[in-house]
Amino acid sequence: MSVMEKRSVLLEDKYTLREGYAFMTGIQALVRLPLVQRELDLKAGHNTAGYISGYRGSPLGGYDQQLARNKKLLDEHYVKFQPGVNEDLAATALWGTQQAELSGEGKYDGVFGIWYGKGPGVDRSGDVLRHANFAGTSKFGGVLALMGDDHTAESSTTCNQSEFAMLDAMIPVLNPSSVQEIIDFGIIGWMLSRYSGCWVGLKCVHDTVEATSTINVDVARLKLELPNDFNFPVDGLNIRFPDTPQAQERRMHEFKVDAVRSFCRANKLDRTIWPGGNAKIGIVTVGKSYLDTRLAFDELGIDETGAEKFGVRLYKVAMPWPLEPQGILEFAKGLDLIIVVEEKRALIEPQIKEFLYDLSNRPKVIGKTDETGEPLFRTAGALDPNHIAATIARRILTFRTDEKLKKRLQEMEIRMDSSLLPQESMVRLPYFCSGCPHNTSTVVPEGSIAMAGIGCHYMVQWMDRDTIGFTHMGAEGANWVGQAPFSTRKHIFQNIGDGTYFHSGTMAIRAAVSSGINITYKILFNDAVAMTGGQGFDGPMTVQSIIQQMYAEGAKRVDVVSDEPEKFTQSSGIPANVKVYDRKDLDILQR
Ligand SMILES: Cc1ncc(C[n+]2csc(CCOP(=O)(O)OP(=O)(O)O)c2C)c(N)n1
Ligand code: SF4
Repeated sequence: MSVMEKRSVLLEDKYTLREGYAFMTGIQALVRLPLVQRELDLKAGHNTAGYISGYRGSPLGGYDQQLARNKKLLDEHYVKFQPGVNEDLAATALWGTQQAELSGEGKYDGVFGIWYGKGPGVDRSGDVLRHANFAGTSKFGGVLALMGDDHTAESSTTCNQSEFAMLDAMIPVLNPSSVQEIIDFGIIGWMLSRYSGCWVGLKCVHDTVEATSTINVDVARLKLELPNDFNFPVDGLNIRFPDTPQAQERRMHEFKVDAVRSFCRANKLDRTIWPGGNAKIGIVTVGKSYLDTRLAFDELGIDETGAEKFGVRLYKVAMPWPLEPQGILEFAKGLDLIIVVEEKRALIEPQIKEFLYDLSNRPKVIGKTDETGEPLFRTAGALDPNHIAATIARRILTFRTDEKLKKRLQEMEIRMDSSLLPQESMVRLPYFCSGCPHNTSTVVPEGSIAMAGIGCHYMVQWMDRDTIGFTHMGAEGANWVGQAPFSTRKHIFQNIGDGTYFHSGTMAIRAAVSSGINITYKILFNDAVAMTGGQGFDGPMTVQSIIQQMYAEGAKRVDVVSDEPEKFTQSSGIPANVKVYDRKDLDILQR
């Protein structure tokens, strides 16, 4: 028996240890990341600073809270955290960080940045992501864009897969599958961003950012190198002034994407996990799907030795776009079949097919469809490791005979037979917390209808409250702009959370006023961005300031409803023409 040395363990280890191992969550790894980058830069002789901005939303709902909690550490490492008013403006601020040295007035050698946003935040920031990525990053700066993707909408109003939004803005994407890789890919991402002049997306899903694990925190463990097979244009790839859209496009299409692929190749970011001897079957997978695939192999009782025996090769992609071709071509040698395991829409699979198309002796590639063109790994929802396991086992059994594997597959098929599963006997709908003000404020008089928006009050749609439909965050009421001219209904109520109002909702109210529709906004002031964890607003906002803003926007009438009407007096700044009602009189007011 070996005697292990005991060492003292501190809660701060996850941020302060620079060698050995520490226990942390994925979100904590994202807090640690800029601290490490600053130290690496200092060691390399660069006096850099960091900047983090974005907007909360699951699976990155708690990132801002963790950053705020560690302000002192961030300050000590010259990392500024500035919560964004919304994702799009935050991304623009990140663009600004890359411009800081352009006019010779920069305080630092460069600013490395992190932008964060939930899938819908990525979507609404498309314009700036494209502008900023084409403009480029600075030589000692670089930007990581954390894409918080909720594949199954477990805590979202749409199922998200942000890779395609990134691809559209030509932002390369790294897809970590563990807490360790969140840190590693973050450091790699900044180096790639500086080298290629591109922003770099870092995919964040529940399974990685909400995971907890012990990771190697040795700052020097990554041995990264710059490619020697890429010819830079004479003027480089980084941000500059002046610049033109045409020059940016040429730089992107003719150099930056190739630079990204060269970097990926030089640092072997995509790698063969199991060489599989004389393999006939190759599995290519990425990110969370890699975890599902490993689980599938566990279910089948296949480890590296088993893979060798069955002739199975396994390849883990780090950067699904732009996919690095040479690694794939090498991997594909000698294979009869490649199975691409990727959750949601196919991104890697079509790129592989394109790389292999010109080969005379190419393997068959399956993934979203099977060998006969029938659906295989569905694009909707999530992948089921049992299904992955069964898919792999069936293919292995077409090449080899193995009674044990055959039996495992049969057992698995029985387990997967949904007709044998117990039927759901009860559905439990989420509801407001007891005492929640939304419980009463979302009620409308009989005969009236309301529309919901983003926030806890969204749940009202599942209750008996005549609330029909919702919008994405910040467009509350804009549906009615389009509906009203074509509806016999004369008026609706529109709920909007105060967090949403601050984020972007005022623009929707402006649209409602300018279109002349008849609508009553209920601005649900609970003094918090509740659904994402009860964060405060990202700037000053009071009931009084909202009243002023609403009149300035052209609202015809503003009333205040409160449990504590006595708090809203003229001496507290409520204008004389604004009536203040007790919450119990809401129904009378609404009629
Ligand atoms: C563009 C976008 N960014 C972030 C989110 C994540 N999100 C969901 S609910 C919510 C909080 C909304 O707060 P508020 O409007 O105050 O409503 P409350 O939860 O307090 O009812 C946020 C930020 C989102 N859905 N869409
Ligand atoms: S978190 Fe706050 S706003 Fe959301 S349901 Fe609970 S009390 Fe209501």
